[in-house]
Amino acid sequence: MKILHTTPAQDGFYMPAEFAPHEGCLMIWPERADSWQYGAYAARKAFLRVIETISESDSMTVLCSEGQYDNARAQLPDRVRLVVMETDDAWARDVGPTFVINGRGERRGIDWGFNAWGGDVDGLYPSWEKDNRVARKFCDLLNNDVYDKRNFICEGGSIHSDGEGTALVTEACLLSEGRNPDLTKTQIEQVLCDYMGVSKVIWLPRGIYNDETNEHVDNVCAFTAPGEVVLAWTDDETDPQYALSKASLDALEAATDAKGRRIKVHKLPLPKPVTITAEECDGLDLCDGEPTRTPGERLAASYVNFYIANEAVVMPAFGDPMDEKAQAILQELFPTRKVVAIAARDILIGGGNIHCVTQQIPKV
Ligand code: KQY
Repeated sequence: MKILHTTPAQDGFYMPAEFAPHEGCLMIWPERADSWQYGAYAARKAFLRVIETISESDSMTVLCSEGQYDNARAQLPDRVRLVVMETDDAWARDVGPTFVINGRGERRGIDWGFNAWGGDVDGLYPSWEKDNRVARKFCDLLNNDVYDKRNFICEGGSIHSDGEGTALVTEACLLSEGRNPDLTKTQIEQVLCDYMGVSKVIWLPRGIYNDETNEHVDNVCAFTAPGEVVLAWTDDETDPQYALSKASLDALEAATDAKGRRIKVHKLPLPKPVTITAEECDGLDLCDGEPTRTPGERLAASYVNFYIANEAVVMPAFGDPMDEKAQAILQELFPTRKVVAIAARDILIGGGNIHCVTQQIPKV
């Protein structure tokens, strides 16, 4: 594995869309007791359902700690590859590499800097060094060369690509003080163009209300096809989310993509506000320096946080009447894939959802 100091764009590489074919998927077995209630037992069951579903069509690699190896191996299907690797938590989207490909059958990874969603400003863990080493180690495992971009803080959940030259991000996240405060918006956009291999960045102002990642794009908006997105939506103007979604809708309606197309926006309804219970809060251990949750706090629940596998779309369900409607909308948008809804409250309590705990490995 070579560590590269050029850029993907200058080498002819780009980030493909998630709906392009995958060779596989990366996930991490959860165990951190201050993220996952009651020792992560329920979270592991929810992750397992996600792993079982995705691994039907994407070849799955799961990372786990030495201490969890036997437990994970006993529960995971035989077709899943399990590898011991140290991590701080289980957010493969954010700590795994962002993969780029070229037209000659080659794939490389990008090793972004990771500082737990904001470092000393508003980061969510007191230390993140193990997570910050995952991208490079995973590229080594795949024998894929890796671009060193550790001087730029970026998480996989904060960027989307349509594979045709357009990136989607939120200002709330990419311009947050805890990531790259010394870079201007123009400089950040240039980094995205150089590393994602895009020529157009669409900036949404905001993401999902109370999203502790500073409003990652992957919880609010996602490409479903070139020129088409789903946007998390509520018609309830009294909900604080309304103004956030409306601002993103306005931005999308005013935008064109890298190919000059107007963006077709499909509204994906949000579930009713999901709040954490006192019992769930009681089940969380405390770790020095990590922000705590309080009973009644609103969680950043959104159906947009789905994963597009080769033959399935795996979406979160919240036991809400809107689950079925969201599933039907996604099924119409992905007619060649089966949309599978998985009860995801136990993932949401950790602060993200199915897209956040997965990272696709594009096929070359
Ligand atoms: O990508 C994500 N949504 C990760 C959230 C991490 C939260 C840590 N508690």
